[in-house]
Amino acid sequence: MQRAVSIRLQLLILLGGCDGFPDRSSDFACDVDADCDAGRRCDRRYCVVGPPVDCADPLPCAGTIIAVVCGDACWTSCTEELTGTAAYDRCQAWDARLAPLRTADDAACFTMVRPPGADVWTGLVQDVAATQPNARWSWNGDSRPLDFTAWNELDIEPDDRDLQEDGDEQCALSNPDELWSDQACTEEHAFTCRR
Ligand SMILES: [Ca+2]
Ligand SMILES: [Ca+2]
Repeated sequence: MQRAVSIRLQLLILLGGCDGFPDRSSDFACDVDADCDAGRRCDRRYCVVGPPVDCADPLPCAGTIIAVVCGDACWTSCTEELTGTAAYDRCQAWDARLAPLRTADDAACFTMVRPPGADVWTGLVQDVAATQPNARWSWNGDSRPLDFTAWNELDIEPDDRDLQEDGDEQCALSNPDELWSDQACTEEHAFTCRR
């Protein structure tokens, strides 16, 4: 406990001398959960409310798992190669979603766990009612417009294979260079879940 207090004091001093740094000193109170008031937990040295986020129970995976707590979620990749549909089901059965990359922060978390050099399914899917390759994409079918995208525009993705939208490619993956392309959901690739 003495060490915790010492570290806290040092960090408070650092914060106090840093112009423009938001004053969160009142929340800046912990090394471990026991340092926080009842109902709060210690998350990266801040006492916060909400359920604990951890990756303690591993995603069922016949390959290699890469997992990290990033932002407010557990991001987990699995190198077992599944169809897009099976990958979605695997994440959902683990109380998670196939990786939604709604923001640059999400993409940064995804980068931390994506299997190097692999094509990786994300949760990006296209509505069957789309009439253009680039239309009606959403994260796991939630119908919300995409604010953040990273399509491989040099390769004219999404292209539904031949630039004619007829349902050939309704799922999307992240290439090793972290750009997105639409692919047939029946292809088998590694995948990433977020929960
Ligand atoms: Ca399509
Ligand atoms: Ca494509």
